[in-house]
Amino acid sequence: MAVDNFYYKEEKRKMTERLATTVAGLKLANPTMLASGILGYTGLSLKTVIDAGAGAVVTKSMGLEPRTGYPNPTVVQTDCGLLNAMGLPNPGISHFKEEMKQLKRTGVPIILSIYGYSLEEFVKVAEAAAEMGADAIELNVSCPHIERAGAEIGCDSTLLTEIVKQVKKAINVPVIVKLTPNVTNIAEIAKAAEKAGADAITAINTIKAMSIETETARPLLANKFGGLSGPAIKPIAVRCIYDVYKSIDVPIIGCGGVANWRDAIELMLAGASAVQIGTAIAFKGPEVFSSVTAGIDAYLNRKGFKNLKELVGLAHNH
Ligand code: RRO
Repeated sequence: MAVDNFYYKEEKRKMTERLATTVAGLKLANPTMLASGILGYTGLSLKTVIDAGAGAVVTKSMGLEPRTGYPNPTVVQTDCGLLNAMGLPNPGISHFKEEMKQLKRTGVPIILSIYGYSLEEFVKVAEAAAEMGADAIELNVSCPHIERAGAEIGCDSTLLTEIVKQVKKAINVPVIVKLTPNVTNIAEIAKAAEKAGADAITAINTIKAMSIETETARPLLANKFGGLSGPAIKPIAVRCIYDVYKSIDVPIIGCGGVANWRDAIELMLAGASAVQIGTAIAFKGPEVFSSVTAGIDAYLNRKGFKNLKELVGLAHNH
């Protein structure tokens, strides 16, 4: 019994060591994170994800003022993923202060996703987020269907540079920049963000897409266009991460179509140091975090890797 207990404890210690990682100064018990946009509005829903085993969580993107978002339908299921045009519904950054207090007690890194309609607004929201105790902020400059605050910024390296520089100047917490794949050269944009001071890059946000109902000839989303997420975009995420990895030195947080441990490993082999999970929660529930983590650990163990670092970017050796 005592011997069993020893081996169990030893295995547990090795697993903990193998899975722990630091990304942009954030200490994660495992490399899975909640992606922005799903279950990220309230302290309670974020707590559910933390309890389910996420290594860190990212909130829904918050701005200076509350926003109701677009009219319904805002989400459509396609045969290869979800198409959404939520329209940035959020209660405004100041309303997140109370939620933040509860979340801080968990000890799990809380990343506040923010957006802005101007440079000044980005700085103000970032300051508010840092003041309420965000462990990092993720700049959402990549929503595919928001005019002036979304991918228009993430496609313009000059504008992006200015925003990242000013936000970095204003706050003392790590700044992560979430990029859009809807650009000609994502590596160039990532390089600009890194040069401006970004501590990490999240790749990728959703891909601009559309669905039309054949009988009525109507676009299915009220906003007509939306962002595609889920299995369809995983190969795009892998390619983007692979390209970005070659151009920057700061860590990449992979996002796009992760639903199981193989997906997570694939993004890491391309160059991601951690992975975000979003759409898969809608189909598998928050349990997806523990199953992905267990699968990653079993893979590391089977392949003889001592830690996650040994795995990141390995595909570049071929
Ligand atoms: O709220 C949204 O409609 C939304 C955002 Br902010 C985003 O960054 N990506 C997305 O697919 N939807």
